[in-house]
Amino acid sequence: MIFLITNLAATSRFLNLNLSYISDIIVPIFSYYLKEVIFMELWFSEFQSKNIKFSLKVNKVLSIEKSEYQTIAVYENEDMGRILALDNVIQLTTKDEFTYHEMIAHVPMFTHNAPEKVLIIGGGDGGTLREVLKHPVKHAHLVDIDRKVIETSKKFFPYISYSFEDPRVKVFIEDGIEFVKKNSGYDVIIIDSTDPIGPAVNLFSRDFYKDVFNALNKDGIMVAQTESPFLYADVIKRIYDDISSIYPYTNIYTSVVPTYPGAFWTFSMGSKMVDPLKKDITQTLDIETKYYTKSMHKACLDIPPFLKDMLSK
Ligand code: AG3
Repeated sequence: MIFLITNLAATSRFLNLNLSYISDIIVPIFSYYLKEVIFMELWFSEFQSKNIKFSLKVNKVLSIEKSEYQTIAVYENEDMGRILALDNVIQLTTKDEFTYHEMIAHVPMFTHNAPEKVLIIGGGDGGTLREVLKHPVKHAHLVDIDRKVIETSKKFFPYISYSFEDPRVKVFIEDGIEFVKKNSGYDVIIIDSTDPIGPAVNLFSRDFYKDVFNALNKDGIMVAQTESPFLYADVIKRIYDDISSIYPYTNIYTSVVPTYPGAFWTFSMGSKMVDPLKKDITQTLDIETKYYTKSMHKACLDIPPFLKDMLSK
């Protein structure tokens, strides 16, 4: 480009053109290149580990806002659609969010015999809530510490956040850890948190799983998102042991979320009474889904040998 500008300047002298004419040519060319170099090459990157970085080309920055707790950003990528990131950690993209939200919700919901009262901890985007509401529940409570996540989702992810308008929903803006200490009577509790580092770390602790146990009815079931075994093996193992030490039945199941680190994702479930492996789901309600099916339900609980090995060590 420098070559081009110098060339233009030289040509102008040769042709005896006046300078304002030059700037009429140079400025548009310069801004075209600037746009190419700076704006067209904007990338969002998440460090998935010290050695792995996952990047998405950003064709639009829709919002970047700092809340009391975190930086909430919404970007747009041509292939994956809109992206919601909290403190630079991808929470969802509109293209693949259903493989996560359907599986975190329907596996515990259908394992329970008739869930009426459900609690979602985190999940301020409303995706898990949308799936829970496909069941004939009476009450769906959602507790998220950050009101701004809900507001952002309402503004930029209407297909996900319309669930907040359902009359069965009650939203509590507070810390989920404190909330489960003082509330109970839930059939299913879903922990839709971010990663087990930073502010969410206590949502992955044994004490918290114990409080969740106490907040559940006698046949209650809880599930937590628990990362990928390719990157968080130790965490999954620890969580599995913690849940097993509290709940009579502990199961890990999997889904695939292409934009999460490791892509192959786990959920850890604790059940007080129903054995998830014995539950007959052939007669459960038919609901509209894009990923979850009854045979998928069975299959996802049948975890691969490498994961079984990891858990038994
Ligand atoms: N919560 C789990 C997000 C974890 C993704 N981790 C990451 N990108 N490092 C998702 C919230 C969606 N309701």
